[in-house]
Amino acid sequence: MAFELPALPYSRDALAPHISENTLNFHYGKHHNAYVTNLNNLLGDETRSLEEVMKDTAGDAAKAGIFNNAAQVWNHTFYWHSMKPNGGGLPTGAIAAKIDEDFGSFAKFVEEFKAAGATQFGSGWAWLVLDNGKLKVTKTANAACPPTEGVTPILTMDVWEHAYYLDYQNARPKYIETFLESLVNWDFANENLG
Ligand code: MN3
Repeated sequence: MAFELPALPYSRDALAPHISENTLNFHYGKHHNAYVTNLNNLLGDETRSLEEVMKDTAGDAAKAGIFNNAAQVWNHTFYWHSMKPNGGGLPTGAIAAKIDEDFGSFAKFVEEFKAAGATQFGSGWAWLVLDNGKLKVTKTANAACPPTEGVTPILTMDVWEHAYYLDYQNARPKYIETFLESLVNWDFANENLG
């Protein structure tokens, strides 16, 4: 069985003007798709799930190519669901109460999440994760991701340049601010909180 590119949860123009159709044509249609193609080329016929492939190859230098492509397939699918049209703003439901409990305030969460995204040197990801029952903001480099590090991902934001360069050029902080104000999908965060 070959891995397939999962469908986007919205149309390619649905996040505009914050993230353009042009960006999604490249980021989803080219980059995400290429990770799927590369993974299939590396693995051939495969019976394991994507998560199993990631766990089996994490930390193994000899299998870095497989891990990087598998994790990037997983990370991007999780990222598309971490956003929605007309998203952003204040959280609702259980995640709102949990953020207040674990960060002290929503403003403190925003401060930490913005800092994680802005200070990830080079390519990587900013995350909201559940670690031993407590919400935390983390960042990972390149393809690294929470599922292979023993924590539960709640939300992610791609901070590779390909995520924002067509719309924001070098203004990564503006992209991060827009992600929080207009894109983040708190419904998805509530689903992942369980
Ligand atoms: Mn990306």
